[in-house]
Amino acid sequence: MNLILPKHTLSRRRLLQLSGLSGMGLLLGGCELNLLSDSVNKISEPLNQSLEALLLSQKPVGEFPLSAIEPDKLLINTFDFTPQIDPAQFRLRIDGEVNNPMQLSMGDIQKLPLTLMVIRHICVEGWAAIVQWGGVRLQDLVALVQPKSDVRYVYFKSADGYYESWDIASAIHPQTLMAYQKNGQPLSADNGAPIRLASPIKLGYKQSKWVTQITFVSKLLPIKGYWEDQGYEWFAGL
Ligand SMILES: Nc1nc2c(c(=O)[nH]1)N[C@H]1C(S)=C(S)[C@@H](COP(=O)(O)O)O[C@H]1N2
Ligand SMILES: [Mo]
Repeated sequence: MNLILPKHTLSRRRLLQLSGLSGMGLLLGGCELNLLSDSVNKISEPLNQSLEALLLSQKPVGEFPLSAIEPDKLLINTFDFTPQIDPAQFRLRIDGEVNNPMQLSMGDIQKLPLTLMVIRHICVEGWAAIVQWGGVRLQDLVALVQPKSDVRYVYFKSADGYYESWDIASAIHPQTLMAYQKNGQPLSADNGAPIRLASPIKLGYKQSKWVTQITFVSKLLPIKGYWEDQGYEWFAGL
C-alpha cells in the first residue's frame, strides 16, 4: 500500500524532468531556506538512477503492534559518556559527495514527514527490546541532499566520538530512520537525543546515537565503525 504512492510520484516527476519542466528545484539548490520550505515537494524528487532502482526493490519488514512495546527492555548501551546537546543549537550536517550539502536544525527536520515504527532492537551483547521509534526516513534526507551517482556508503559521526558506516542500500531502506522520538516521547539524552539512527535491518551497534554528521562517500575508508574496527562484523544485517 505505502509503496504505490511514492512510485507514482517518482515516475511523474521523472516525466516532468524528461520534458524539461523540473528545473525549479535546481535553481533553488544553493539556498537552504527555500529548499526547506519546499521540502515536502522536494523529497519526491528522484534520487539518482542507481539509488532509485535500489529504493523500488526494497520491501519493508514486518512491524509489531503498539501493544508489543517493551518499555523497560531497551537497556542503555553507551561505550563512554552521554553527550548533553542543546537541541536549539544543534545542527545535523549532511555532506560528502552530494549536490546540496546541508545543515539542518531540529525544527527543519521535524517539518519533514514523521514515520513511526514498532520494531525489535537487537544488541549483540544478548538483549533485545521491542521499541517504537519516530523520526524522518533517512531516504527523505538523501532526496534533499541529492547524492552523486557513485555514492555507495554513508558515514555517521556522533557527539561522543562514536562513528559508523553503512551501505547505501540499507541507509535508504524505508524503515531506516533518523529518530527523535522513542515510544511516543521525545528521545532522552541516554537514548541519543536529539537524533539517532533506528532501523529493523541492522544490529544495535549500527544504530548511532547523537548523530551530528552524515557523510556520503563512494568508497569505504579503512576506518569503518567503532565496534567494527575492533573486530565486529561490518554489515551487521538482521
Ligand atoms: N554514539 C553512540 N551510539 C551508539 C552506541 C554508543 O556507545 N555511542 N552504542 C550502540 C549500541 S551497542 C547499542 S545496542 C545501541 C543502544 O541504544 P540505547 O542505548 O538507546 O538502548 O546504541 C548504539 N549506538
Ligand atoms: Mo549493542
